[in-house]
Amino acid sequence: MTSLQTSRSPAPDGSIDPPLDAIRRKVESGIRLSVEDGLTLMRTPDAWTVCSLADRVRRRMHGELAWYNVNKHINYSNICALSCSFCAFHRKRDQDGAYEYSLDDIRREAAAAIEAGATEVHIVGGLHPWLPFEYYTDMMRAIHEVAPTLHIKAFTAVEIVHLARISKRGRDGYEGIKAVLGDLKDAGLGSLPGGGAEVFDDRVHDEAFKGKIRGDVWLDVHRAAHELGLNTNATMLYGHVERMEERVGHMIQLRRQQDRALADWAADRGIASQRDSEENTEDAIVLTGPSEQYPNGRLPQPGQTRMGWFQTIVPLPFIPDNSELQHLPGPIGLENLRMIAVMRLMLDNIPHMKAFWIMHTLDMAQFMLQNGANDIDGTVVWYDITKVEGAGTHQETTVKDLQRAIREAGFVPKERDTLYRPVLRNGHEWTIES
Ligand code: V47
Repeated sequence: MTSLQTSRSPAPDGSIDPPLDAIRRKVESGIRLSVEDGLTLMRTPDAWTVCSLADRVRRRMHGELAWYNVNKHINYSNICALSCSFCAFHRKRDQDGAYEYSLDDIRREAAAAIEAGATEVHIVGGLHPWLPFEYYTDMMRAIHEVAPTLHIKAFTAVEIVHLARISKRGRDGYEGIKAVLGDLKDAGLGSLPGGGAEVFDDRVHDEAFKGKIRGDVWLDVHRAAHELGLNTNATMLYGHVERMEERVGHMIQLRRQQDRALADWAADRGIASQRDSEENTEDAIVLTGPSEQYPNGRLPQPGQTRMGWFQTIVPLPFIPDNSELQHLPGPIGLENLRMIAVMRLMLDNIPHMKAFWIMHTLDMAQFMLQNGANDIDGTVVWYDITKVEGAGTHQETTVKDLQRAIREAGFVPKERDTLYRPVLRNGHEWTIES
């Protein structure tokens, strides 16, 4: 990882780092940024200007609004066939602390989610070597038996590929993946979370998460989900062994796939597309420009069009504690702010940007709302994948704290469901605002 230098900007005379001037002009006009622009944004000492540009774009897209949701994470098992060096969550079956939930445990978790007022469960786990495919479809059905209104956002692309293998559809490639997703959707799956993407680069893959699926397969799983009408999220796990070029490369691959996912919607809405770049002549769908470029609305909405796109990008800072890579320092404060800002500017076609407070802390998430993020995630009753230093296993916050964090950052808090529809609440009862 390259270390970054950041100045205490803005410069006293109000000037900006000269290479940022051309980027500023592009952002003002809603023109897509290039790979070189991405690297400039990552490397300039003038982080102040980078963050200000991201805030400008974020306000254009979402105004004063910042979203939160009431959700519960369920990690159904930490038993995993893989042993990724950055992961502190995985266990082998006979290892201390290994666990797996029965369907009754899952029902109990779903009931607890309803009791806590949740609108969503976020479910991920290890690649369990013995559980059959039916366990996963039964899990969807068991949740909806107890809690029919809960949105189930479940399984990283890595788990989906594992499920294709155990359901004997691993050899069918893309069609096998699509069949698995189809079965899960029929059983109640509502969307896919963004985990498991790490960094789409073979060098980084081989050094830090060999054994996991490569970037092209991760992208295929999400493409298949989009084709089935499921929305998905995307992540980037940064700050370990990757270089700046590899971070930017990851963003470009996500951006390209999203251009394809949104092509029909953009054509229907009369959103002018631009040529992406000399190397990539596909149409670019840019959602971050000035308002007059979007006379029929800026963001794709469920109900308005066939679903199936990346709705949220979630930058994940590498947390070294207890992993095999704990000798690495991991990214801190300003780098995390810059990362959020650069992703907002580069990923011009992904509608939402989440500051996942569990990994950043609620205090940092406030700053992130001022630098590109428009979502602070949820109440998160349980989170077991990573633990920020000093935090216990039980990481939870209240709606009151989330609202306060958003307000103090200068924004108006609004509760959303998984698909970013406003939630109207009367205690634990809720409906979707139409
Ligand atoms: O896939 C694993 C990452 C991910 C570490 O879609 C680590 O709304 C940091 O994807 N340090 C799981 N990260 C979390 C995730 C997520 C979280 C919140 C919201 C959403 C969403 C998705 O956490 C894993 C992996 O990429 N991870 N180990 C670590 N040491």
